[in-house]
Amino acid sequence: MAIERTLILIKPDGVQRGIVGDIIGRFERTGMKIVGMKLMKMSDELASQHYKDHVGKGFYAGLVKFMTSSPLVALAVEGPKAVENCRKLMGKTFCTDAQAGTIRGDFGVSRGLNLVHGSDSAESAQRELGLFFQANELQEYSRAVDAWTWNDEDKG
Ligand code: IDP
Ligand code: MG
Repeated sequence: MAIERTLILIKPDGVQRGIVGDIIGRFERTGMKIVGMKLMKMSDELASQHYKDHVGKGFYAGLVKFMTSSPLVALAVEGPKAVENCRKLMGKTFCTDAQAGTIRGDFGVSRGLNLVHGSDSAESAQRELGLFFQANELQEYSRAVDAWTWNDEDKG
């Protein structure tokens, strides 16, 4: 099935800079559906689980310090090819490399302070959604506009 769910984090820099609404709007206006959302502080333990593939890298300590320093917004986003589509909307990892029109390209200038996280595969999405959301925090609902947003072909 091509309708997927992915984890998006609006990182502490996005919350502190007051652009949560702008960033959520980028995902919302594509037609993808928000099925989970919370403002929360990332603990050291959650950071080490979430970023387990980066443990030991040179930027890891700074990354954890940044991510645990202030609240972030966690979102579960659903739609056709949601993982890839969200990564496309986010742009390249470092804002300085990200194209204009992407979230990182339009709202940031930093390497590490890059505003958003998005799962990089269906497997990561499933694992990461499980770290941030209980099953009963993810909503199943239909919208009147769904039939005008994606159709059977998109569902695969
Ligand atoms: P991604 O967020 O685009 O998937 P990853 O390579 O998975 O990028 O890195 C995770 C996060 O670690 C990045 O979003 C960024 O915040 C931080 N990061 C990665 N490389 C560097 C670096 O060289 N300097 C500072 N921060 C970095
Ligand atoms: Mg990554």
